[in-house]
Amino acid sequence: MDSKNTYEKEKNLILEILKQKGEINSQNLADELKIDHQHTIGIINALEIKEIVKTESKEKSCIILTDAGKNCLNKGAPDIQIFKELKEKGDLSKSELSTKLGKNVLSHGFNLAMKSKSISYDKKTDKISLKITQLPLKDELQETMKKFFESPDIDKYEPKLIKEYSKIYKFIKINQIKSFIVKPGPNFELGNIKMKNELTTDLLVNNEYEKEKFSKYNYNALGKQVKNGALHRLLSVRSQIREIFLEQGFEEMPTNNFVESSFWNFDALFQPQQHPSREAHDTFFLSNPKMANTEKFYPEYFNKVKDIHEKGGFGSEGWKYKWSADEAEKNILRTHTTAVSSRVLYKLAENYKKTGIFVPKKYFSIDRVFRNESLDNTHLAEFHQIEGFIADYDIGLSHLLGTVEQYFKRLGLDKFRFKPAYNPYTEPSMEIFARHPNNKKWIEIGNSGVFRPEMLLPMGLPSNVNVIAWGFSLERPAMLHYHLNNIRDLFGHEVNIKHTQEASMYYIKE
Ligand code: FB9
Repeated sequence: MDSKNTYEKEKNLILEILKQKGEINSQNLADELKIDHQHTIGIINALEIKEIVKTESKEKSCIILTDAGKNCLNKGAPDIQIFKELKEKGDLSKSELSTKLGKNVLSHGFNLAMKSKSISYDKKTDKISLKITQLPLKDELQETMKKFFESPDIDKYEPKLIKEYSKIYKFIKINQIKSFIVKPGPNFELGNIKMKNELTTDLLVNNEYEKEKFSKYNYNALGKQVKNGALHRLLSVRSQIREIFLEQGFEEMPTNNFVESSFWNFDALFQPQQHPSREAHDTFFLSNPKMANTEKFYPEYFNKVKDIHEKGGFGSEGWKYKWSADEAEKNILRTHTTAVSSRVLYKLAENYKKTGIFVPKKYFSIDRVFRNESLDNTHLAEFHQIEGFIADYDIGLSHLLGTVEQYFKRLGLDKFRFKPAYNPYTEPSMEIFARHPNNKKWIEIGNSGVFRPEMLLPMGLPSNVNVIAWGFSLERPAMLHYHLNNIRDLFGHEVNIKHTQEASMYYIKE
């Protein structure tokens, strides 16, 4: 019998019982019909909309048995279970009894039995021996559990008893059970008739509708859940992380160019051309268009970078190697958004050269970067880098430490450690570690440093302007927040859209 008919059958059964009893409680009804209470309430709601029945909600506290309670109900009080074992088998060790009765029953029973001085325990031999000859005739606890089980309505028992069995024995817990008193409604006589719930044109023809019974509008009915778009989980974290930067006065850098010249991605950052990360095993080089025209657009600056690499300057001895303009013009997929920072810092310097005024600035970027890395659960060939930098007079490491802490505090992190590290474009450099709020474990949350003068001075920035910067990834906080340990669950063709739709928003600490 398909569900529709079962549904109709259950409806008629309920109306039948209501006709006999005049009023019923939805919980008893469910017990009587041996159907789920929630399902019963669903049927009653449908009958109530048609005013065939009417209901009153009733809250009552009900006794629910805990696992220990169920054990006592089925096997008897824990101490009596011990007595029976000892009676039958003589002295037994704690571990023997624990294996036989289960460690909870043993520990609970042992305390009860010791309290009632019914057993003795020899620590040396771990032996438990029965001190009573006559087992209790009545198992108080089990009897009471039987009562609780048969009639779980709390009002039937002394509050002291309820307190004892819930707080001391932890055999029961109290649940608020919501149920409904169901009574006949204005249309009860009509029984389970089919009611029209919309006025159609045919019903209007020769006033057919006058003979029809219409169900009342249910203004409380929830509308159909409209499946509206859901923010990709990665983007929901991005928008929240962006929020922190904006609230801390940072401006967003334009990152709309995945393709970058090696010049801005490496050379402008004073990263030597023979640095391993500039090889194809780390960086994606473009075959078409293979080369950029950076020198054509920035001839003067292009050669200043050449000089700082080849022979240094501004007190630096440089990298002392033959710098190749071709190498610098090779187009790549940017390996970090620090390539964008170099362009923005160069523009700041140009502006300073034009106006003679340097205005301290705070910038951030969040966008894709590409690294030809070996793929694993947490690494794809691309990820979203988040970078922030502050360019200001006479700032340094201490400002960087403070800024990074203030930033990550807003991500819910509270304790930080900084480990000296190395980047070709920052000195000093530090890896940033933080204690994860939930599991208290220390995790690496990013990298940071003070941009080298060999990067800033060739741009033409004032010599007393320093730039502190830090970076981390978007995928990491997102994977932490959504408890994902495979980056492919977050990003790419294997993402489960449903998860995205159900995903909760990433909350930033106020
Ligand atoms: O994101 C990273 N970890 C991280 C960040 C946040 C987080 O959640 C917070 C609780 C809410 C959890 C973890 N890392 C950086 C650390 C590691 O995961 C690391 O193994 C992987 N790193 C990526 C690079 O992998 C090759 C993360 C990525 C990274 C590393 C460095 C930078 C940016 C991204 C940088 C930089 C930089 C340095 C100096 C100046 C300017 C930029």
